[in-house]
Amino acid sequence: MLKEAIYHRPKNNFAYAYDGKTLHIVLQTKKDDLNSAVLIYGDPYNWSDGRWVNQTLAMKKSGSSDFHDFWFIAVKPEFRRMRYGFRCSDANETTIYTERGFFQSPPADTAFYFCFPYVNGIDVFNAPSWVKHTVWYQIFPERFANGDKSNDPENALPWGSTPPSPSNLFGGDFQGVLNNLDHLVKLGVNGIYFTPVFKANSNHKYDTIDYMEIDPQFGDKETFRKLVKECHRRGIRIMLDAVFNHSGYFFEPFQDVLKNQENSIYKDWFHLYEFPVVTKPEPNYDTFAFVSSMPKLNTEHPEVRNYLLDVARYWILEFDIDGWRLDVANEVDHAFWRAFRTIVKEAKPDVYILGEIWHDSMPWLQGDQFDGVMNYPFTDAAVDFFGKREISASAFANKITSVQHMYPKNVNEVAFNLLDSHDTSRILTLAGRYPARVKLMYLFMFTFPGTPCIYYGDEIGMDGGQDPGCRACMIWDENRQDQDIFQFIQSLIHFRNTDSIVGNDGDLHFLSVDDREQTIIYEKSSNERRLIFMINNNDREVCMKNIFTQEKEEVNELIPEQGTITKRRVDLAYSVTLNLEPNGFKI
Ligand code: ARE
Ligand code: CA
Repeated sequence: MLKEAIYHRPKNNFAYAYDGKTLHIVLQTKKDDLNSAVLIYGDPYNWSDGRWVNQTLAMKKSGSSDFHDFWFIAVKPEFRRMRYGFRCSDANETTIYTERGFFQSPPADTAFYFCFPYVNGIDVFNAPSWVKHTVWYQIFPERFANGDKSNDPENALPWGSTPPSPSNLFGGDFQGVLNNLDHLVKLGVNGIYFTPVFKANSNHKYDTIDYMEIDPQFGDKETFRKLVKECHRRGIRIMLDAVFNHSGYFFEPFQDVLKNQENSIYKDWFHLYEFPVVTKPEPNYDTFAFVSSMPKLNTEHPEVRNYLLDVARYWILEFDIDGWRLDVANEVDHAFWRAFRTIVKEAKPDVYILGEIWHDSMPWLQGDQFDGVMNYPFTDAAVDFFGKREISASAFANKITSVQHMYPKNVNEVAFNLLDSHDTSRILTLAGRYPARVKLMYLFMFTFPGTPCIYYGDEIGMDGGQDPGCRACMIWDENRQDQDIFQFIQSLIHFRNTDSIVGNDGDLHFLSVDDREQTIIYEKSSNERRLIFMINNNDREVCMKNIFTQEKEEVNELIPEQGTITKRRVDLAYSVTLNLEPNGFKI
């Protein structure tokens, strides 16, 4: 047994309160090393005849990554507190793993064990429940539809006449979205994520001039109010982009700094290195990346903090928006996000707070900051396997299993899953322009726990490379739309909405992966039911001959040295033989 690889730590993705009563406990061990893991647990204060009263529960292997196995168990401790350790066994030995290391037999003193002190309701991760049932649609407003020529910028080009460049404009606006709500309703989505809509200088609007104004190119506040109302009437929620890490060059406080330099009352609003502040040849202040027109805001400063918190509250209270997507969320201080959560949830308790973080985000997902993050690790795995065909079936299963174990289950249920965005190439392009591969990706995303998002235009087969290529004008000419992919996504949304185990009520487990044939079999299951998905990730026909075992039945087992009953799971073997067409699947 490789003891060095055995790992557990409370109060993160390895031990968390799933709800007010249930604890989820995960143990990480070297892959294929242990035969069994058993949780030993008890109430810290429950002693009888001088001995700690404890119980055991067999853990279940919940999946494997490249190097690790994960063991899982859900427990409901009677008094919402627990001390616990693990009995780990391989063919040769059994050891007890605790916070103080390894022991031959369970230590008598509860101080040795891992501690989950108490489940305080207020600390339990609690995302709005509607998010679990939401299918998002991302709109880049400049490029979705032009519904009002009168607000077009002077140099607006005819719709779709030229490929998107970093600076060209086509006149997309809110009226365009209003005019095309039927398209979204027909597709079946029930949430829109808008990239920034506040007054800004660029076509993407990430360089804010005024956080309290709608960009005149998109319409005015009345049009926006109408848009929110019309969406709500159709059961569609609205999420806006909060660009709080940095402002734009033309943001008044920054202009004031440039004008009045050390005498500016806003000089502490930014991270300035010295005076005079200059933007060229290099900015002498902190920026987003190295972009001089995006000066980083000092969110630790009380005035900046209050100003941005007012912004966050204003668009909720005045316009009834349902979510905030936080741009460059990981470069803003945690204290700011904690205050942000408090005021936003006071304004409207079921607002969804989504951080844009591409990396491991556990520190923001403890219940006191964000409800979810953009799930780019999921994106990478799906693109590499189904799209680019660069990784093996087992590598894919391992990556996805790691993604699933990065966060608590209640966090995964509201993760914002995406295949592409305005910051990546479009999915059709990433998939080498094979629509059949794109379909497999959508199938996988729509059967994956979390909340899936479709990037505008993907549903009708648009392509495009990296920013700015991925930001072309939406194609409205039906003859140039791929109706087949539209119908496919439409049917997936219907499938997810009508069978709850397709979405968040089902746990996803890989049953079999075949690296030679590049096929995968996975299940979505609840206690009562399961659906099995078989996928041929090849551009050729494959005869799938898979045998897989499944831990299914539970039998009671007496553990002699403990004198307690525990449950053991028995492996059942299944075999599958079937022909699947190129990029085919069977449910
Ligand atoms: C434009 C050009 C770029 C050029 C840049 C500098 O497109 O090619 O390099 O200008 O001149 C917005 C616009 C962009 C614009 C950018 C700067 O949408 O078009 O770029 O402003 O003016 C990291 C951050 C993540 C960030 C991405 C882009 O962590 O927060 O980079 N995403 C948000 C938005 C963007 C937005 C901004 C931030 C700025 O979603 O749309 O850009 O407000 C790895 C790294 C990640 C990295 C990711 C993508 O995975 O680990 O940290 O994300 O790649 O690069
Ligand atoms: Ca317009």
